[in-house]
Parts: sequence; structure tokens; C-alpha cells
Amino acid sequence: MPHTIHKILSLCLLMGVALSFHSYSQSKVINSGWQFSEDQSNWQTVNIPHTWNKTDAFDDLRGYRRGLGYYQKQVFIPLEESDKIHYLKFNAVNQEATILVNGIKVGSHKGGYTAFNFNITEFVKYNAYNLIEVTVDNSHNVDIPPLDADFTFYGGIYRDVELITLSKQHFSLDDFASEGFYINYPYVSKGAGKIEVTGIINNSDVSDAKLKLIISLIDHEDYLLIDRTEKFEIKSKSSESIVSSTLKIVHPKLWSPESPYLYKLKLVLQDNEGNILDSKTSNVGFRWASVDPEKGFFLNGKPIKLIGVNRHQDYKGFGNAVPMALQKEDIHLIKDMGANVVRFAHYPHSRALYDLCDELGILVWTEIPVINLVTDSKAYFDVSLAMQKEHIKQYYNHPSVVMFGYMNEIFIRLAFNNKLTAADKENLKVESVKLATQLENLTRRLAPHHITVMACHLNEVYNETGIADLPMLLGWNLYFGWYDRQIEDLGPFLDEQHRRFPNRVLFLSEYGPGADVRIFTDNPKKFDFSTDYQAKLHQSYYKQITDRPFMAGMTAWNFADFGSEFRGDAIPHVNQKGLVQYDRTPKDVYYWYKSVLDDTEPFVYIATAYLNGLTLFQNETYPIQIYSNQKEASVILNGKTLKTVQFENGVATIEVPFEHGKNKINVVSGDIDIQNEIDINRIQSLDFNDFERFGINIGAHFYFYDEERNITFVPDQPYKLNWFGHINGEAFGMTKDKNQGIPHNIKNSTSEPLFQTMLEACSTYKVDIPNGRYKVDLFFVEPQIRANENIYNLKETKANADQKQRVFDVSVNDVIVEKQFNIANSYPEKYGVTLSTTIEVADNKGLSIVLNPIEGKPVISGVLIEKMK
Ligand code: GCB
Repeated sequence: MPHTIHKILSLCLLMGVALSFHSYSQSKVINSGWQFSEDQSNWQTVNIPHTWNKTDAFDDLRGYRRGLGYYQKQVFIPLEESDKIHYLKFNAVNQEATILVNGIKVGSHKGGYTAFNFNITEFVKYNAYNLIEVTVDNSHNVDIPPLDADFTFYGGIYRDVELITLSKQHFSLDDFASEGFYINYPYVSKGAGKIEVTGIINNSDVSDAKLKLIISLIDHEDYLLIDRTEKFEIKSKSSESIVSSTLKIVHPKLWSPESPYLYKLKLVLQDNEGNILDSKTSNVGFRWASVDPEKGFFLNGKPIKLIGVNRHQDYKGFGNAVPMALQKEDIHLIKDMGANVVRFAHYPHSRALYDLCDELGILVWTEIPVINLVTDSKAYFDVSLAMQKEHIKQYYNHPSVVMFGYMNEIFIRLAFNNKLTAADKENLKVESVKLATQLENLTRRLAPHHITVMACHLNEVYNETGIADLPMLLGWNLYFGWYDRQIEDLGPFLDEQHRRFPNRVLFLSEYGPGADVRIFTDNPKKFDFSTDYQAKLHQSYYKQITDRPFMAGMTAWNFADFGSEFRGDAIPHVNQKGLVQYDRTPKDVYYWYKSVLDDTEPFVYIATAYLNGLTLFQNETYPIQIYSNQKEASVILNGKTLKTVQFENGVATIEVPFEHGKNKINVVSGDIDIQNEIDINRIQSLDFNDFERFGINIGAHFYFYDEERNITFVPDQPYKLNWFGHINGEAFGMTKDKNQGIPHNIKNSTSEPLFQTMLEACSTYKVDIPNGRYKVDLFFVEPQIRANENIYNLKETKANADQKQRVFDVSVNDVIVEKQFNIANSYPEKYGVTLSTTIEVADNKGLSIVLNPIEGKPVISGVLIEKMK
């Protein structure tokens, strides 16, 4: 048949489906105008997606609301639909849902990240409004994974709700909320691609039905390649699996990240007279994946190093109830970075994103939230297994999905729980391995052409128990240079694992440090949350993995910053390991990845996006990084060529002699000439000539750009004559392994990094400023002692009797600012306190902050000095 006729035929087919779709099967998204209540008496109107935790998971109070939420909506169902079948579909409700229609319970569901359906036909009233009531519970439930994890479990109906109307014969919606058909690829090579389709057809009529299943495969250019009709008969009130004969095409265009060629599969269910009853479509991508312990991952027979990111689904200001357009933007950002893989962690994400991965060419690792620990109960095992069934059946048909996972760091709570007895621990180990074995077997049975995966944390227990030998690909979540040891320890650890377990396929499933764009330094240190340390760690890890052919790949933790309520990172309640911020604005390191991963066109990036208000003294230069996929580039500062730099591992570092004020940096490589403007304070002395305010981040080695006060605090230093610094004292909580000071949410402030770092036992801090009048703000927080029972804190915590009081007098140039300052006694716990004073500096004595201990050791977090007119 000539191509044009084929094309016309396929268009007719498409139109036919589209036209008849309306009358035979229909899905209406019913997201608008639900009533929501937390107590069943105060109701408000909300739209789905919705969560009740989008603000309380980020406030200064500990915890967030985990409990019940009630939703209601009326839907009109017309008389014309009285011969139809009606389903309610919930695409995700976190985490338990009970559904009533017109006051009668239709069912309930456990698990917050997979879809579920209920056939509500027998409860529906026609030509009338029908009341849908949903009770949602996000309380901790020992029977439902996740029990515990480093992310916020926002409660609510946060994915679409659909009202589906079907004719009596239709693709089943009862098979764990799958779409009622599965596509298998019994054979794929360059020469030929075979697919086999299994449709699960329901007949809810009282009589038997003679039906036809028309299967068509259409290529990307809309040519109809295969058109097959399977005829069958189905008994009344029954369900049947119809397996197509194998469909074959020659020389399929293979699907891959570079060339994600998609075919479309159309399934049309017809009655004997040719009336369309139901229809489905799906992406088809011909590809095959395999793994090898020495050579890593193979796609379509070729080795491919998987390099990409993990993604969490929440987003600044939305919790997990994120508009789809924003979610899709994530996938575009991931693709634009040059990633070829995404791990949807730690639970299944929205189906629409997997569609986008099909289209854009991103391989997918998808998993269920069995994380950190298991409950030793039949109920927990049953929910976990049901969840994996839903997961596989709902996500099976996506060509992008090549890896199905089911566990993350399952022994982490065991390793850190001192309360468990040795026998408890042993039992939990055995139970975890038992569940893992069941989940592995289930996954292999339901998804025989996929690769099974699991992720472990740094602990020998995964090897000892044998759990690490279960999956076809083993992911290690490794935080060398953050939670553990040093950055360079990654490679040797992997080499050792590879030597000891030569049959395992290894993958680096997580790695990365926290990073805040307000923190920068030319001396990055472990756990300082600087973007510089982030760049250093990622650059080294990439090299260590790409140097090792046996490593199948790596996925950075995390694509974006995400909500984790109990955390005290530089932004509290947020895990800041993202390559992009919580609102998806890229951090510089995102562009470094692009420079090593994306060679589609020449690319250069100057990593100075966040050097806000950098202050340099006298002749100091400052190192900046330039990222590129080119060999070399010239760097020009304010019109003068500095030097030609060579890029290695996508990066070149150059010391820049910035001038005071606005600086223009140009980087020229081939046809590319990009420019960044940077505002720099270069000061020759603390004379307050070119500046009005000067701030010091006492106890910290990094600059901190403070949005609240709109100033960049400079790092601390030991006192230098005619400059500033501490005469004595120790940086609190800063060790070789940790440079954050205190990992806490600071109440009463959004400038955590100013307060979290501090000096302890400093008796004098000097700033050599000229004579004149100044306003001085001093910043403090009590790092250790819990708040006393005081007016602010009646219920929360009691002062710990073992903790020594910290009482000191604060004075500036002999003027007392606060006597007997006892932060724990006067303020709520971890409260950021500012003491302000105005002083006159005279006799060229400069400024001396004196902290005079009465009991315990004084602390101080920062100072801000403002010259008064
Ligand atoms: C991990 C976990 C992940 C955490 C991450 C972290 O290993 O799998 O859920 O968020 O570490 O940032 O600590």
C-alpha cells in the first residue's frame, strides 16, 4: 500500500477514535472546587492538587500536621449515562484514603504515591448530584511505607482525580489501576522489533459479547505500520486477557537518549457491528537494556554510562501539590543539563513525567518508598507487595522505564538505633531480607524484561546479609566527603566492592553535599554548605566514576532542593543537596554538569551567579570557575585579557583581580562570547569611605549573603592590626568533618548561616574602625542549652540539668550592651537574638566587643557595623 494511503487510513483511525471517544468512554478530571476541612466543621473550597502541609512543614514550630483531612465534592451524573460503568480514579492521595459515594463506603487505599480506582456504578444516582467524600490520613502508620525518611510526607489529594465513564465492555481498570493493557517486546534488534500486546477486557453486561480488538502501530510521521484485528468472545460478567499475536516491524528506529524515537500504539475495542467501545494509546519505543559487572550498562547493545539525577516531586510553595506545568519543566531542565537517566526517588512520580521521559529520551529508575526500615508484620509486607504491583502495572508500558526498584537504605535505622537489642536487630535484618526477596521475585515475575535495582547506604550489613546480591543492579548511596570520610575515598571504596563482589553490577545511586547559594568561599570545607564545596565534590565524583568502566553510572542527590521538615540545613526544613534550588533556579553546578554532559553545541558558563557583594581587601584576588565543553577560552576582565584557560573535566579556575565596583568578565571561546557583571567591594582599609556598612560572619570561614539585611558578611579571621578579627575563641562545632556550627533551624530569622556559625569563649573581638559614630548590631544564638521553662516556652522543653549555663556581660568599647546575658533563659530555643547599640569611637581606639564570662563560655555569631551620618 502506498504511504499516502497508509497515512490517510491512520488519520481516519485517529479521528475515528477521537470522535467516538466522547460517546463511549470518557475521563473527566474533577479537580475544581472541592470542600476541604481538617475538623469536619470548618470547610474551605480548594482545588486538587492539594496538600494541608505546604506551610506548616516550613515554619519555626517542630513537626507538621499529620492526621486526618476531609474532602467533599458533588458531581452530576446525567440520565443518559445510566447504562454506563463509572469509576473514580485517584492518581495519588497521601497516604491513606477512604472513599464514600452518596454516604456509602466504596473502598479504601493504602500508600501515597500510586494510583487507585473504584468502580462506583452501584452507588451512583442518575440525573442527580452525587456526593463524593474522601477521608485522607497522613498519620504515621506502621503498616504503610515509608515509615521514616528524609523528606516531608505532605498529606492530601495531590494528584488528579478523574471520573471515568465506560461502556459495559472496556479495558479493565481493576488490575491494580493499570490501564488494562501491557506491551511486551519479545525481540528487539536493529533488524527487527516485535511487540506483543495483552489487553485485559471486562464485560460487565449480563450477556456474552463478541468483540474485536484493533491494534495499530503508527510511526512518528503518522504512517500506519501495523493494523491487526483480534476477534474474541467474552462471557457475561467476566474479565479476560486477550494476548495479541506477535507484531513485527523490520528495521525499527531504536529508542535511546540521543534519539528517542517513539511509535504510537492504538488499541480500539469494538463490538461486532464496529461500534467503538473503548480505546487506548501508548508510547512504544524499541530498545533493550542489559547490564554487565565489568562494563556497566548497555542500551541497544552499546555501552552507555548512565549519568543523571535523583528527583523528589515537591516544589517551593506547593509542597507535593505541584502544578503539572512546573513538574514538566523539571524534566526539561534535567534533559537540558545533558542527563540520560533520572531516578524518581523514593516513590513513583506523576505518570505524565514518565511520558515526557519517553519523549525526551531519559532512562528511568523508578521505585517504591520502602525506606530506612521495615515493620515486621504481615500487614506491612502485604502493603509493600501491593504497592510494587501497582507501581509495576501502572508504569510498565513506558519505554523510558528500564529499572524497577523497591528498597532504599533499608538498614539505616537499624544501624543507628541504640535502643534495639541485638536480637531485635537480628530479627529485623532477617525480616528485611525476607521482604526484599519477595519484592525482588515479584518484580522479576511482573517485569521480566526490566532491570531490578536497590540502593544501600555505606554499611557492611548489606554485604553480610546478602541483600546486596538480590537485585540485578546494586545502587550505593555514598556521601564520602559529607557524612563520611573524604571526597577521594569514593573510588577506592568502589574498587574494593568490585573486587570483593565481581558479579555485581554497581551504580552510584546517590551522592552530593548540601549547598546554599548565599554561601561562598575560596576555601571550601566539608559540611560548610558552600556552593564551592558542592562544585568540588561533584567534579571529583564525576571523574572518579567515569574513570571506572565497571561503574554503570551515577545519579546526583538531588536534582532540586526539597522539603524535609526535621532538617536544619542552611535553609531549615529543606534538604539543600539540589543542583537547582527549591524554586528550580539553577545553582552554578547545574551548568558544570551541562558542560561535561551536553555536547550538542558549544557551551561556556561563568560560575559567578551568586558572588553577591564579594568584599576583597587590598590586593586580594578571588578564584572563579568557568565551565565549558570546549578545549579553551580567553578570559577578559573589564576589557583586558587576563589569560587563556584550558578546560579539564569541564572546568577551569582562574584568579581574578577584580576592581572596586562593577566588573565585566568576558569569556570567549570560538564563536561564543559571554559576559557576566559582578559587583565587588574592594576596600583598602576599614575607613567607611566607599561603603557604609561592614558585617562579619563571626566563627565562619565563608562569605554569607544575607537577604534580610541586604549585605554580604565577610569571613572571620584572627585579629590583624588595622583590620579586624578575634583575639581568642574557637569556632563552635567546626571540626575537620563538620563546618556548619549548629545544624539547627534558627527561630526569628531566615539568616541561618549567620547564626549557625559562631565563636565560643571569645573574650575580645576587635574591628579597627576610624573615630566616629556607629550603629552596632551583635548577633547571638544559644547553640547547646535548651530553652528554660520560660514565658515563650511553657510546654516545649525543660532545661537539661547537665547543661551548664552560659551567662556573660556584653559590652562595646566599655559601654555595657547587656548585663548577665543568658540566652537560654530569656528566649525560646535556638532563637536568633540581635543586640543593638550606638557607640562613639574616639581616640583611634577602634571597636572592641568584649564578652565577659560569668558562667560558662560566651558565644557570638556576627557583627554588623553601620557608620552614622
Ligand atoms: C540518603 C537517602 C536520601 C537522603 C539523603 C541525604 O542516603 O537515601 O533520602 O535525603 O541521603 O541527603 O541525606
